[in-house]
Amino acid sequence: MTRGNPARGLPERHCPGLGKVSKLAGMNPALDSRRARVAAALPLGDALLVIDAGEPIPLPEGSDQCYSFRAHAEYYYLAGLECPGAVLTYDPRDGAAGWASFVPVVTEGERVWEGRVQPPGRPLGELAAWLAARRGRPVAQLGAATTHIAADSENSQRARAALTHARRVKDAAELDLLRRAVAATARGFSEIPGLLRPGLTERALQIEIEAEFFRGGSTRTGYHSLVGIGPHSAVLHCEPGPRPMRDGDLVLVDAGAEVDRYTADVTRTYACGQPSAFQRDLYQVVLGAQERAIARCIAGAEWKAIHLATAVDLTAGLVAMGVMHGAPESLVAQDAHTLFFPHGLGHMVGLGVRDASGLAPGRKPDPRASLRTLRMDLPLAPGYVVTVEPGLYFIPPLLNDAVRRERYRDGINWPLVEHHLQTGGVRIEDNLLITAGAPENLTAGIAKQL
Ligand SMILES: [Mn+2]
Repeated sequence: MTRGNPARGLPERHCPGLGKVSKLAGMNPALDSRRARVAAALPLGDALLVIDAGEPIPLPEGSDQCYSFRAHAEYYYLAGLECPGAVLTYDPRDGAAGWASFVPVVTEGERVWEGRVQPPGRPLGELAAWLAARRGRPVAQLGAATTHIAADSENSQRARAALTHARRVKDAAELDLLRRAVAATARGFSEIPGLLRPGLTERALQIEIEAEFFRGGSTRTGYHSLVGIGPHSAVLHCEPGPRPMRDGDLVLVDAGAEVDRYTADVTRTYACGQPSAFQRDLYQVVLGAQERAIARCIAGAEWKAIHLATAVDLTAGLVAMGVMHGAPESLVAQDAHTLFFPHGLGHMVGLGVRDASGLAPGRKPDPRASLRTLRMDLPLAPGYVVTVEPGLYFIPPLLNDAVRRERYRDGINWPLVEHHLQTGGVRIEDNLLITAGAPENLTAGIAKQL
């Protein structure tokens, strides 16, 4: 059934999650101070700022169903509203009074079918007059950019870079939500050790973990929970399926509960039954490298340097295990570590699972092949929340590749690798709050035990 929405000139669809109002909405002091901080950081000059929440995305088959709506993070951060079609504007000439929030008028159909209520804000129809009163001024447009206004792309790009950078330091309201997300996540992970027995499937594990997330106050999962058993533990983003555990399998779980758009992102690796000596050694190498990486997460430290130092630690561990041959630093200089550690050390986390990752202001992407997979290149600063998630995996599509086998003929013990191609992998991931001193490990309460 398709239902019309004359107020917005768009077909109306069943869109779960619409019209939710976060505690930050409706002009409270936390949102006011966030807006003031952002306004001071944006290089707008005389340009107007327009931030679109975005529109629901219909399922491709043309039914009246949409994907679950998520307002663009740039909009949500400053408006505190999960409201499709909404627009937040700012006129720097008006200072603190320059912010205006425009929201669609909720229709009877939306009230009847979805139980939506009218969010706070001015009717969206008044946006045109707001813009017309400022005709001729340049416009920086952020968020989903779904309203068709003549925005200036250079202004918009500079504003986006500045907003992304301003979002990196988490404020008190954000940290409160993150801690609640972590608490719900911890409840889910606490279920796992009691479930590790032959026959239990990836799907069954996912169900139990997520049920506990929701019982713990989660409003959704922050991303698709990843559960990989046996060789699947080496699939970096393994969606849970019917595979059952067998004795001696590695079990990798990467999942996070979300509370009001703020998510944790945690990975633990377990063994079903008794791990082999080789699995234990692999686990200890990753755990040791992760602990050293965490200790390196201090204000001012360059993320790329922490990543590379961790790559050396992981490589040294593989050399000690006899999997690789040579000097760890020189193996990393040749990118040999990427056969077993093919991803970056981590990313920012909070408002979305990748949050405001990316480049420090003014930086260009690093051209080195092994560093292109890094999700950020910046110095850490107090208030940032980052994941630290080293891993070592036996990934057949990488390790069976003839070009790599030739290039790293001498650096890798190929017969041993061949023997362990079905071993899977180990990843251990925590979420760290950077401080003026040692980092605070927000997810330290989630036990790490193979
Ligand atoms: Mn992660």
